[in-house]
Amino acid sequence: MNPDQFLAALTGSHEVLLMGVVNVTPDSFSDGGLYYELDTAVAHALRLVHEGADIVDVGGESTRPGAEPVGLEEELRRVVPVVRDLAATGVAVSIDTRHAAVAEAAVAAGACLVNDVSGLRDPQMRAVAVRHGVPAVAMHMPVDDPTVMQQHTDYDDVVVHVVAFLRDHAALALAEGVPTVIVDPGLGFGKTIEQNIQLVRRLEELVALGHPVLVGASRKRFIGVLTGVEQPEGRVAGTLAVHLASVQNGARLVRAHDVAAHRQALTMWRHLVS
Ligand code: HH2
Repeated sequence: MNPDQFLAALTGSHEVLLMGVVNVTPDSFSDGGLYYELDTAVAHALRLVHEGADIVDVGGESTRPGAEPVGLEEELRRVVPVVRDLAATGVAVSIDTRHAAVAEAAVAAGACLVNDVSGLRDPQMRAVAVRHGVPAVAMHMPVDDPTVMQQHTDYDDVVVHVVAFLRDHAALALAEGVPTVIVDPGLGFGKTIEQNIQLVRRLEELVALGHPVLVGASRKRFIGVLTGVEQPEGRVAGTLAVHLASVQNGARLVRAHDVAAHRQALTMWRHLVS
């Protein structure tokens, strides 16, 4: 899809959209180092599009629990050339960052969606989306610091907490002029295994807010723990189960490393439910 087609599908249809993951990092939990160079990152992204991704999500900072933050300059150096080269081919690109300066540069380079795992907390981040008129993802994490987020899993009711957080952050962003806000429960971000399961089981409570919902369970640790699969790349089937349950419960977008498998599953899903 090109950016216009992506935005039209997001706002004007009920289609489930598939976001392919492109980590331009040396240390991402499942594919760190594989697509760290410009050429390999672009080639990988184009392969994901060929396999059926509707949009590719380019990130330059790992947010796995305990990951070291990278400096702004380094994050810019990693992602901007990749975004520019991909956007030049006409592909819809999203920028996965917690930093407004990176979002700004990436959107200027052609990204059509801002994916902020810190939930659009930063007014500067919201301002980037407003200035450029692009939609944004607000993802829940309990604190804006991946190094300590797993120490903040003490919710009375995780679903009630996440829904209230995303309701408030989406409302603020929309009031300031962000055109569309996609909300994401942030599986694995400051959540226990049981809390991740509850968020998927009760996803309808988040869907009821009326914003498009994105779910990103791809290869995550809770799947590995529950299935006993140590290697992240061996967790494709478990990921598909979580994502299809999410789609059944109303998710409009899924974020995945294994795009071909997801395209096949979503195609069958559409035949079964339409
Ligand atoms: N998960 C990751 C990164 N970005 N964005 C959204 N909206 N939702 C998610 O669940 C999400 C996300 C973590 O996965 P990955 O990018 O594969 O790993 P790393 O952060 O180690 O690069």
